[in-house]
Amino acid sequence: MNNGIKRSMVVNQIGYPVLDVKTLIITGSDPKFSIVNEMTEEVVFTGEGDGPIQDQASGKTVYLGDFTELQTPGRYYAAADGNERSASFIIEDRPYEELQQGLLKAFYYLRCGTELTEEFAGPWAHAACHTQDGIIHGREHVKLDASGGWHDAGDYGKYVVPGAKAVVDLLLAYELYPEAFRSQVPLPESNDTMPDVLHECKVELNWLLKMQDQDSGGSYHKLTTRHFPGLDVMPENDLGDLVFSPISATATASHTAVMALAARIYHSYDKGFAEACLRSSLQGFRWLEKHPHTPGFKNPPDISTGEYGDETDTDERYWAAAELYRTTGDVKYHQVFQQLAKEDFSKTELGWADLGGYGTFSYLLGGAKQGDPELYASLKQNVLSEAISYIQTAESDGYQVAMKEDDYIWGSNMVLLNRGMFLLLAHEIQPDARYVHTAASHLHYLLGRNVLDLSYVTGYGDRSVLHPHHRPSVGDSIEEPVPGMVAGGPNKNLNDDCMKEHLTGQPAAACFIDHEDSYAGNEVTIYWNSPAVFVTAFWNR
Ligand code: G3I
Ligand code: 9MR
Ligand code: ZN
Repeated sequence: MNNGIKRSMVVNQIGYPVLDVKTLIITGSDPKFSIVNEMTEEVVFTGEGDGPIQDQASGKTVYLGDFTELQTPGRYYAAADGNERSASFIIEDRPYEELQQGLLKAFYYLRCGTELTEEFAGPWAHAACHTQDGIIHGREHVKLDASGGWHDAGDYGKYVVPGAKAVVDLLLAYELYPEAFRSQVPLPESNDTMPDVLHECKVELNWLLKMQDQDSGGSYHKLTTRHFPGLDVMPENDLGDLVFSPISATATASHTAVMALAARIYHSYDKGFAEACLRSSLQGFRWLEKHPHTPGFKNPPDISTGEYGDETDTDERYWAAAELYRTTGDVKYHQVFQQLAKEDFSKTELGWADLGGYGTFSYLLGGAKQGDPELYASLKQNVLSEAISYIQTAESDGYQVAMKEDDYIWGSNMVLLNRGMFLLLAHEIQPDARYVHTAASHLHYLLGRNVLDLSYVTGYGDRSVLHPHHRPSVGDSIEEPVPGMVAGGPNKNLNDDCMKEHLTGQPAAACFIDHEDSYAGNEVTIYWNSPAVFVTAFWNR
């Protein structure tokens, strides 16, 4: 795991904005450090870390070294007596510009149903995949087209709920920070009329439209083969039947929500598309009205791909009502939102299973004058107190992130990035520099300021993930993985055999191995990339 190199200082391996707080983390007993200009080998800053801080999740004693004062753009590394140098990093006005483009480009690499051409995919080009019609589970004679969209992850399944989570993050990033999307990725569709992020989301939205049953308005939960193909199977060679799993309430409600949001965002770019999204959203909502009590989705016995099971659909319905209210202004949706808001579920989470936070932010971003000042105030209070509690957790954490030991689960990097995103969204509701500062810490962790000195984004950073559980990266003959993808991260539950074999007994934040077999730690997904786009976009606005 550590390549024999022991680094006692960890940094954000991409870098730090010129005027931001800049800190590194030092482990060991000597808190002194210096910052060296990589070009000239000149020591430009010396300091001593604050601490010691006992870090629970990693079991390490750490010091926090501050070099905020250093504001000269350049490339640097940190050094300490008798220790090897840290990873290198830059100080620049916009250090995350290229990274954001790379994180967005990853969605292009995950596209399904279309050829990835050399012009855009370089060495990671491959033929069109999964172009055949799908079979409806239990009605095997009915075949429908649902080609397109993005592969979910290291597997080739396409799932509605996580697809909606990925799209909302990207669309919110665009809605709040449009200037961050000024340059082209580029994509095959790039033009001067619509930003690339909207082109890319349209790929998934068009697929989502196909996942909706035209008669009932309900959304099929997913379109996948019955079982996962082998790890080295390229997408175009994955030729098993594609099966639509049954309609679910969580899929339909997430679909309804994200379509209402899309109707709003695309309105000024592509009226016809925006109208189609709104019609689809309204149709989804009618399904929800007709099916108030629907059991959570379970994999049919003959299907073993990702389940994305979730017993509670209240949060998805709440989000759908909020988006429809914000887009249409129709009080009918406000009333549904008000009713659902009375129920007991998390109104702040932004995960694939708990989407209540999106409903809350949709409502709050709509402004205070929406007809229920009391509800508005209480949701706002809810958000601000959660933000404060994240800040408190981050302040007592050795790596300055709002992560407790129990947060290092499958996809912990989503938990991490969602918290960064949450703090930035809270900042939109009530501007507060502490929110921004703590959100930045989450990005620093992702990019290497963590106990493993590892950047969790493929292709970005001195020491980044090299062997993700991602079929094309395993199956192609290219040594480097597809770039710009966020790995799941440390998972104390060690949910795969590779983790169990190599990581048993490790502290929570160190339960990670950069091995292609480790699907419960080292897989990639669209909804781990999407909050990373959101967070980086803040610094590029
Ligand atoms: O949140 C609970 C926590 O409260 C509990 O204490 C802990 C103990 O087990 O578990 C936590 O739940 C975990 C949950 O992820 C958190 O989101 C579950 O154990 C864990 O099994 C579950 O993992 C999900 C995994 O599928 C298995 O269902 C991941 O979230 C989800 O991202 C992942 O998604 C897969 C798809 O199925 C297939 N495609 C790839 C994708 C990524 O690996
Ligand atoms: O490759 C699969 C990955 O995409 C999923 O997230 C994961 C959990 O559902 O499952 C992986 O497939 C593994 C299967 O579950 C067990 N046998 C080994 C498979 C990986 O090669
Ligand atoms: Zn495909």
